[in-house]
Amino acid sequence: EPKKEIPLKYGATNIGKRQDEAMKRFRDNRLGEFIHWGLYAIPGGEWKGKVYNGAAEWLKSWAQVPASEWLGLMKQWNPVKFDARQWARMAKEMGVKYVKITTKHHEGFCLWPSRYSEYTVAQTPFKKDILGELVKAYNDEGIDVHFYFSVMDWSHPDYRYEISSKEDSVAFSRFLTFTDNQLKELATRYPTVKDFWFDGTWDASIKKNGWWTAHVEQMLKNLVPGATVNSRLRADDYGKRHFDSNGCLMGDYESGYERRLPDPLEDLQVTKWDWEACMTLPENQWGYHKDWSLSYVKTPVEVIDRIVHAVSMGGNMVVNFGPQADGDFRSEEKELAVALGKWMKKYGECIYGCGYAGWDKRDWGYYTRKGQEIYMVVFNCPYSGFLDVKVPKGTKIEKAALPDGQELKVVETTRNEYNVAMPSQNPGEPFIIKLQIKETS
Ligand code: JFZ
Repeated sequence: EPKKEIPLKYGATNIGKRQDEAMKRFRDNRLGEFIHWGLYAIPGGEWKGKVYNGAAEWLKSWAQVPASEWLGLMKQWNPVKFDARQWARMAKEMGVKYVKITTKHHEGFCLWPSRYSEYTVAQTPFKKDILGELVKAYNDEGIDVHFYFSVMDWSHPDYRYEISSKEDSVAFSRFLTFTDNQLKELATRYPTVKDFWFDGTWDASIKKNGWWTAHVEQMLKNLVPGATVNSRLRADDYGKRHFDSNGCLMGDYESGYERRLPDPLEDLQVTKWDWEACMTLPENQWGYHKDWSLSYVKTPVEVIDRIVHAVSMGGNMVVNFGPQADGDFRSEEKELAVALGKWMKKYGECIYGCGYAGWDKRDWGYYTRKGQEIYMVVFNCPYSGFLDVKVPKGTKIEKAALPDGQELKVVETTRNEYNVAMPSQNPGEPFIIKLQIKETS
């Protein structure tokens, strides 16, 4: 018996995946770089001699620093080593096709000279429009720019966590107008922006104003043709977030996989919509933290595993970087970027433009697919010397080969099951095997 549709004014705007060029580009890009950069890079997790374990971009909150004192850090914003072209080159070398930049994080400091705030790069010793330089430099490298934007703003006196009085609702409506103005400003100053990734939208005040999240989505799409927005922006008429009261995804892609991924066997529902995950290298540090010994830091192979995992389930992956206050990157991040770039150059064909293959996952790794091309991405080498493959009914494997063309022996072991031989020489790193297939039914 079909469930009754709940009538919604501010629910999902599209049903099913968007199939226009801009969305296809978003999807085909698959690998992105996240940049978290703001005043929090200056203290780097330490306030008045105490180092806090929590996320460095939340230090203001951990150390209970009043906004006026926190924003005083602006006097020290002078990233003399900042070189936008260098950042963009590093990203290009790394193999990312897009970058997501924090235009404004929770602290309220704007990386662009906003007319609507006193707390911007223009009011610092450095003065320069950091965002403008980054947009230009990344675009010059052919890299798409996405804007991260926190609605919650700790610098603004009109922000409210909840609305419990007339005064609150008046202040909060001023705040929403301020936010509209900043977003219009971003969309018109930087018209090549491709995407807005909203954050800081979880408070009761915003859930109560679902209409506003629908309005922002429309406003940005009118200003920037083809623009994409994440589900985290959205709440419906009843304050339901990400998915509306009828279970339909709001925004263009789901953005709830943060430092975690869907289970490859249990969570296949994610292949029905577009989604993008993001990850940190330490356990939970987005902004620069001076002490990375406080948590485990992922190795390049673990990062690659997460990228392939996401793509194998039809998602994108964004790998985070938290540049230093001087405008340079820490050595750990530079090294990761080089390692990732090396791998992407060799094996990136199993990432770009690829998606869910629809084949049963095996223990050696993941499948990705681009048209008729199936990629086996191998992370675990079995002692048997064979990689087991179970094909969907009506599919035959005609050939298996390494990227250099070297063929691997394929044996049909039973109906719809094959063994693909491991390469005679162990590649010593995650590698790919391309399958040529024939589908009869
Ligand atoms: C948010 C921010 O608070 C954080 O500083 C960082 O910018 C990150 C990318 O986004 O943190 C979140 C937001 C959402 C979830 C978890 C952490 N979530 O949906 O699970």
